[in-house]
Amino acid sequence: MERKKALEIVKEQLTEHRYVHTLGVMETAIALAERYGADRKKAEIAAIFHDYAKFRPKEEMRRIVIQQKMDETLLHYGTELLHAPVGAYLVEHEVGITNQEILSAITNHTTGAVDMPLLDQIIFLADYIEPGRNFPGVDEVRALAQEDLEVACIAALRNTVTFLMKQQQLIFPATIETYNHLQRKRK
Ligand code: DGI
Ligand code: FE
Ligand code: FE
Ligand code: FE
Repeated sequence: MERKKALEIVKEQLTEHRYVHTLGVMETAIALAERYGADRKKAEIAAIFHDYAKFRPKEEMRRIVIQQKMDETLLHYGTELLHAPVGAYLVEHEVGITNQEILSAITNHTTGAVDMPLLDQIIFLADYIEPGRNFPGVDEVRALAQEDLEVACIAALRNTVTFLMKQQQLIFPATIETYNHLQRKRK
């Protein structure tokens, strides 16, 4: 799909702020794809659609999780988690994107996943470090992303888990498992 067409489709689903974030993720993902030898076009399309479901009603997302037999443990953590796997489902069934690598990257962009393929790591990180983000520690992750994708993912996960704990929020198991898996590989 052409970038212009994809952006037109996603713009209707998002607020202006989230659309600007999406453009940042797109530029960042393409740059990372070039640096690490991933498919530039897949990175572009996955980035454009990664937050497609961000503003769907929570009830609609819960219903899709159940009807599509997704992992129901998703329903017992923050509702922020749902837009990633539900987004992949809707991007497939409403937009007609069928490429499994793109759909996987959208599915895993919020929590990460154990053994994330390169494209998943790129979208996960691009979402975290795009120019509009200003979390504490984001500059460190930006610098790491130029050196080593997995080390940068570990740092992003560490920041997210620390942030969630400080907020007294629940941590989704895949987030911790992804952190453990990547950290173990470094030892
Ligand atoms: O959709 P974005 O805001 O661009 O970014 P995102 O898809 O990474 O979502 C970030 C939100 O997801 C943020 O509010 C923290 C939340 N989140 C990420 N990992 C976890 C989580 N929430 C819970 N409860 N547990 C997690 O493991
Ligand atoms: Fe998201
Ligand atoms: Fe993220
Ligand atoms: Fe995002």
